[in-house]
Amino acid sequence: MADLEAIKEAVSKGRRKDIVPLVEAALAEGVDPHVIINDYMIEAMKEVGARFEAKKIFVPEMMIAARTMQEGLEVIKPHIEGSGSSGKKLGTVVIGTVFGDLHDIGKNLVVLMLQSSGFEVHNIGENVPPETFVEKARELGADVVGMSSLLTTGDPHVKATVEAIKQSDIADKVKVICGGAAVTEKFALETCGADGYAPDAAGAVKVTKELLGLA
Ligand code: B1M
Repeated sequence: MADLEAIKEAVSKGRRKDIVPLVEAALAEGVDPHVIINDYMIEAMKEVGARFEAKKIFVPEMMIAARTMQEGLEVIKPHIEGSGSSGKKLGTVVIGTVFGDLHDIGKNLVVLMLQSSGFEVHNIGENVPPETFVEKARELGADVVGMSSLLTTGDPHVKATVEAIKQSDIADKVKVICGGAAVTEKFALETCGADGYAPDAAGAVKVTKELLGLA
């Protein structure tokens, strides 16, 4: 039987050599890839965050856990890609992590879920300044701009990015959505003036569809 607890432990303890065979075995047994990600890998990262906060581990351990999760996700990716898409492009999304923030795992999951749902997604990376969000959205003809923020110190950058888009020439062409552990719905919608907020990757697909009148 698939050892899902071992997947969680491999991520939280950063056991990189274990993760690929464990995930492969779970997938071969037909375990839903979303369950592996949401119920085991993300839970493992929450534990890592708590241990970091309690000063039981430090940045290097956090990095190794992140690398382990990324390696596991690479195995899962082909099982999610294209799974829910009809083949028709639903819209174009430009997405990045806000200025000053290098966290990319959650954003990359949002990218994967949007792509697998039929959106064309341009991942513009991490540490992205507000003006780059605007430039890329204009250049790529975005219908939606998404931003991810994991650090509370990133709040002013989220606000500045939403404002930069809303004050630009593309304001009436794009919808703006925010997410990431540092962002609350109230902050995104009321403080920053974003059009949408999502607490997780599945929610990001839902809100993107709603904003484009597809749901
Ligand atoms: Co950092 N880190 N980190 N970190 N890190 C957090 C975020 C932290 C909460 C840990 C803690 O103290 N408990 C804390 C922030 C505290 C705060 O601001 N209040 C923190 C800190 C302090 C830091 C540093 C400052 C540490 C230091 O250097 N002293 C530093 C900052 C570097 C920088 O960015 N400038 C730092 C560095 C790092 C690593 C590089 C070591 C590594 C990141 C590696 C990487 O991303 N490639 C790392 C990690 C791994 C974490 C934790 C442990 C895990 C993050 C993660 O990947 N989670 C994290 C603790 C935690 O989050 N509990 C922590 C899994 C991921 C799937 O979840 O990203 O939340 P998440 O994404 C979710 C949702 O939020 C949502 O969907 C995703 C899937 O469900 N979502 C969206 C995300 N983006 C969205 C966008 C949307 C919609 C939904 O719409 C567009």
